[in-house]
Amino acid sequence: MTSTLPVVNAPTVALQSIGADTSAPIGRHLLGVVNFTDKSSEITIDKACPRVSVNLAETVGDGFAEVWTTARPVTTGQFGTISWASDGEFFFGAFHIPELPQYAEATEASYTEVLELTESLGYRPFRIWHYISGLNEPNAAGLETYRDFCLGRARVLERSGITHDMPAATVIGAHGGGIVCYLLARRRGAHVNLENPRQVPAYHYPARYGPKSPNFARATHLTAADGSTFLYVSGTASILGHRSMHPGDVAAQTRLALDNVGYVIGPGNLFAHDLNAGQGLADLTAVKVYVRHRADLPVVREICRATLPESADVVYLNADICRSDLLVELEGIAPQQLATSGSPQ
Ligand code: 3EB
Repeated sequence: MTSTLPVVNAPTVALQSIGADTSAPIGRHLLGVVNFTDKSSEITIDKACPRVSVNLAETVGDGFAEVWTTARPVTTGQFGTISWASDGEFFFGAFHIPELPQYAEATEASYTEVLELTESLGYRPFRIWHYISGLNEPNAAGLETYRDFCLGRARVLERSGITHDMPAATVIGAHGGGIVCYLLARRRGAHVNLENPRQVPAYHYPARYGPKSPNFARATHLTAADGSTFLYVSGTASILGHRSMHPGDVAAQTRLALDNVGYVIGPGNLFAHDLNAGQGLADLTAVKVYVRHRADLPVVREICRATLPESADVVYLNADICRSDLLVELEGIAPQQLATSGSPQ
């Protein structure tokens, strides 16, 4: 877990051992650090950048740090519950909602601040992560916590007139600590949010999955100033149409989730979105694989190892997934290195 993406004027990420020195490599600046560890703590913000903790590793030794760096110096700030850093073009922001009996209201408040802050600074979010404890447990009113979260998010988006065209996202269970959310945004973002024609857009899911639909894209395509491109793939599961497939069969679910990822970043789907330079599973890195049952880790690991490139940063985490019948979900980033002779698009 030491490789880094090509050095470009876009945030790049490395998955590092948690004990490792998380200072930026020479020529890079920290934008945000996310520690996947055995507890959630308040987000701290120092001169360098916000530091976020997600309670998702079994022990400190199992943990890792997701370290986001950029090519330019960073300034940091705090707005309401949002801790943020920006290099003038790219933005990292995060908030933490402690454990509560219900989350819709607090989610609505923090999401409102995210939209206000990014909009006032001229940024547009292109990738959002959420880690939520008790994800599949009922809240104090008997509503599943994931659905409770979706309610709060939907209220903000509806009020802001955002019906679709949200970026790639992940919502996954944490082992404790309420809700941790972090996101990347870009100034005057001109990224493209991609759907997967094999899956119903999340904002069109039928009501059986919750009183308010989720709202995210299956992937987001970003072109950096130097012409290099990145595909940020959402948390992707064994879903076709809107249905969970292969109930109880973790191997088949893993294969379908990988297939869905391959399809969404493939040349056909990119062409359908007016983009060229499709990519494939062999281009993925910064892969996080979420496995509901610890006992399923070896079989999931085996299938992923056979499919993903050896050079990729890949981590496996034991975590709850948005629907109780989903056993596995994965996300990743497909960076495209500019040919050295290539000219910016
Ligand atoms: C799915 O495809 C699986 O609510 O933002 C994946 C990624 C999932 C993001 C979200 C939900 C979300 O519906 C669950």
